[in-house]
Amino acid sequence: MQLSRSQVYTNRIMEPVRKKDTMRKATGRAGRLLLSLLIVTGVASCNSSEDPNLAWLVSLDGGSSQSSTGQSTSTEIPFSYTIDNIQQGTGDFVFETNKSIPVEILVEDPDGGVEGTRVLIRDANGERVLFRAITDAEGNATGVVTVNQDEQTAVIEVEYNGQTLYVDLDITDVVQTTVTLVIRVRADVSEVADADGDGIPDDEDDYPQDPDRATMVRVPAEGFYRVAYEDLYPKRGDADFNDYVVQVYHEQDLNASGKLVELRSYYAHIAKGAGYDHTLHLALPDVVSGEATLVRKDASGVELNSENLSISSGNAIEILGRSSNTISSSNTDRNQSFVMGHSAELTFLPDAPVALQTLGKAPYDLFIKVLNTGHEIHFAGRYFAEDGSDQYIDSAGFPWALMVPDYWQWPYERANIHDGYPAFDDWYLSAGTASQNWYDSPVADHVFPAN
Ligand SMILES: [Ca+2]
Ligand SMILES: [Ca+2]
Repeated sequence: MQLSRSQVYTNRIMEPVRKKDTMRKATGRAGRLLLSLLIVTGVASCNSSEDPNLAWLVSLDGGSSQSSTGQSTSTEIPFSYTIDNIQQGTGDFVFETNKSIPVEILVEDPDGGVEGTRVLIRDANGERVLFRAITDAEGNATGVVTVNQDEQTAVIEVEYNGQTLYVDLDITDVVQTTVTLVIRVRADVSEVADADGDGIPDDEDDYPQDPDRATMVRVPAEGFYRVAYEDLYPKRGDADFNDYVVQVYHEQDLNASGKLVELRSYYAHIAKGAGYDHTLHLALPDVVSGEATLVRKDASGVELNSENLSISSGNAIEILGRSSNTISSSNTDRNQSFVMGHSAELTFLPDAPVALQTLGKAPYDLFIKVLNTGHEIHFAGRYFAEDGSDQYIDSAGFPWALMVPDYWQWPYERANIHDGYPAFDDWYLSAGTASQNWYDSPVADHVFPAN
């Protein structure tokens, strides 16, 4: 899909969202400073067909590149920038309601890369931190932002010389692609209060006394994702997406370089509209290793058991046990009130900090095993047959697993997602380009009122 729409990126310099006197070393700064941002793509070396762990990064098939530039000369620190995006291609639609966008940022001034510049990416409202890192010795910061598919803008903030520089980043069609940002700056480096010396100022550091941690990023930023499975695989399902439903969120602790140093994941079983029984499992990418603790709790939050686990080579761990034991109601009948099921909390400490691009996209490889059939059911877009076909897309082009925001309500038994969400068909028949917020418009008569 070649996109002809011209992306316009504005940049602006204004007061930081939070004034930080310690950041504003207002020594005489008469010289005008030059900042330019160059944002270029950097995905060419990533081959999705050869490395399934990186498949989520690229959607080059039919994709296109696009660049834009901007500048500012009317403020204290004039700057300009260039943005090159790889756009979403065709044939990549795997029923995802969120997107993870790798971002590489380079801060340079006329003397070269600037080390130790704080780079922050927020949502458009400026309320949620999507990523943060300080630039390395070459001026680079690399990370991933994860947002809902219908989010159109993110904001890059570069804290530089006591000034915050803003660039609006149009992410409308930048889906699962790598974006590299190169920022060029010329200025002095500010001194800031930083008790643990990790480069993140005390008043921004989520862990101001811990040099190994700087930022906590929640995925999703608020609430949960709901993950719904159909369990008839390899047969086509009945599209009620209520056979096994969990809700999940993640907390990623990042170091000052923006790499993962701890992952906490929370799971709760919330529906079982099925005769089959299931177990819930998680696998992290092959190259990720470390130690984990898993705590399982009953429906009222009382701890049932705790396990210490080693994670390596993509080994899957069982998050929740047999589904007939982890929830006391199907939560799919019209005369039922919602009943909470069991939950589990996973705390993972990697052996070494993990780049977010390596970790991949939340909820990672979260899958069920159907105990009655012996089959595993994974998200589409992860496992492929020898002929290249997606192992988890059925003959009608439909997945067996779906992840949606937490206010999505699964269909009642004997209803289906087409009844419950009339815009769902627009969405998937357009390969995700139309009705991206289809889950905002349920038909109450067809969906279970779970809040
Ligand atoms: Ca700090
Ligand atoms: Ca810290």
